[in-house]
Amino acid sequence: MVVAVVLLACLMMAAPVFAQKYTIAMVVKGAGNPFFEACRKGGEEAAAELGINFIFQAPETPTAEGQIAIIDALIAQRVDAILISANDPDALVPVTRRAMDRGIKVVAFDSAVAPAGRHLFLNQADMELIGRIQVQLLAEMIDFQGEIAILSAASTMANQNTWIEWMKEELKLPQYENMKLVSIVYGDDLREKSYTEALGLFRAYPNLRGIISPTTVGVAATARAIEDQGLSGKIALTGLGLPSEMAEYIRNGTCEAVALWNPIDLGYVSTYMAHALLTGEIKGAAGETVKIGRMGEREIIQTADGGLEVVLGAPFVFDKDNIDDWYLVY
Ligand code: RAM
Repeated sequence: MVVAVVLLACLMMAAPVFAQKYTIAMVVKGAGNPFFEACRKGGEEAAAELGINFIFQAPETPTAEGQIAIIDALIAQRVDAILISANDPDALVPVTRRAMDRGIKVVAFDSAVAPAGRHLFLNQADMELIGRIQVQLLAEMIDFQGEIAILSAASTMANQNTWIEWMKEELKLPQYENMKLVSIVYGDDLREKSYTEALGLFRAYPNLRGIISPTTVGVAATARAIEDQGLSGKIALTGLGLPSEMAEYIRNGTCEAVALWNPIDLGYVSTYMAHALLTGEIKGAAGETVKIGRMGEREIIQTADGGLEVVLGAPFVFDKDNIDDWYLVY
């Protein structure tokens, strides 16, 4: 009897230790996007290694309103940290600040919340490089000549908007003087809307030579539209694409090459960053280093806008020579 009571007391004392297990929630741009399913996989991998709970949430459509409702609910649920790929960098600040005021750690990844609304940002790769490389890829495909268009995600999304600014910078260089950016359209990271926007471009610009789509949803939808309209070989395509979704188009030449980074690693690293903030391993200041399991260490740097970030790595180009190595991975 006494032993049982003592045992029970010990168990009760031990209980808070289990109750303290952290819960990290990943909030992504929208449901049904395989890019974010890959991020989720990396987050779950890190959570298993760290022994923490991991929740994945996505609004039905990629809107700031949908994300705000989800974050409000997560605050009420008292999660310990939120990882967010934002649909709008400014519209989310009030709600993520509310979370921060309640002691929740906020780590933006992929598409940033403005610095005031986050502790840290995980940047996938140098923004300038990502923007410039897509223009360079397309230019090679069309011999540096002709009308081109951009089919982006939503007009409020920080990652695509920053990359597009760098595309415009690249296009100012003399080697592109015979290329003209005629239009930027937005498919909102929705498959059907992106497809319809691609058809709209074909109709509006009969001389169009190439399209850059800096979104995995947009580039796959555009490739399908090009094939459906029998325009393979007439309109070149590049952008940021998942090897799994682009393999058939890369193999048959509809899209010679796309760039991307590893979205599994993106989820993995952001989860480690949030955990390091929670345990106090880092305070989230410039110059600190974060330990990231199988990926070694990364340093926190300060950007020109005063934001603090960690950079994942460099973009990688997928083409017919390497696509077979990647299409089953993500
Ligand atoms: C889409 C999303 C995501 C972006 C990729 C390239 O899946 O817009 O934010 O990083 O494309």
